[in-house]
Amino acid sequence: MILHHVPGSRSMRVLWLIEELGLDCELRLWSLTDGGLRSPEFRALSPAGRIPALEVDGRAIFESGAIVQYLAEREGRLAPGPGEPERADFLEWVNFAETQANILQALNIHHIFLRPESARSIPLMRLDTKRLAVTARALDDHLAGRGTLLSEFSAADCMLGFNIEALFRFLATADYPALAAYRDRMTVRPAYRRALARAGGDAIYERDFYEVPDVPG
Ligand SMILES: N[C@@H](CCC(=O)N[C@@H](CS)C(=O)NCC(=O)O)C(=O)O
Repeated sequence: MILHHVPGSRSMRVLWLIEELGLDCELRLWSLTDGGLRSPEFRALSPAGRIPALEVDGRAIFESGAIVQYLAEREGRLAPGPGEPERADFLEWVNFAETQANILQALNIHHIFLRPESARSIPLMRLDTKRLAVTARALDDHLAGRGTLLSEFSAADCMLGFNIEALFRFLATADYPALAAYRDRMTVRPAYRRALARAGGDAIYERDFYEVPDVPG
């Protein structure tokens, strides 16, 4: 198995699950900024040039949600199968994780990647921060009084748990206590720590918290 990876990116979801499942994999490192993801070599693995891609069972799979679901089902663990009681919940949270990650990605672009800073749109930064807050409120309500997204730890937690460190770069921890406690539970899991040690931590953020500025630039 070969995981195409960028430290701090969505490929961490897959590596974390691989560690939870006790599988072997080789890591191939890429950069988000040097143009490598646009190369024919990488596009042959992931046609939109996005991380992650996983080479497994004689083919490459792209889309982190598809990879996570494929691996959990292949191993028969950490995902309720078709017809099982929490199947729909599992599919909802795996896909919700991407709804939320897309808002985080937009905020990363606004706050970090877009240059010059005067090109940034403060109304869009405010809008995306509000849209992120709606997803955080939904999660905080869901997680109040429970340890994991489903009745026990599942691959959906690898999908969604990965988002939370980034989420608290834009939203205050104090407003989402159940979500903050969930983040703390997930990030001390031995498999998460092993994945982090292997994969390298976040390579995107230079600040602990990003406020929406009052004026551009
Ligand atoms: N829905 C896709 C999104 C993949 C994605 O956007 N990955 C980011 C890294 S976290 C990426 O490759 N960005 C490069 C780019 O946007 O050019 C998935 O879950 O795999």
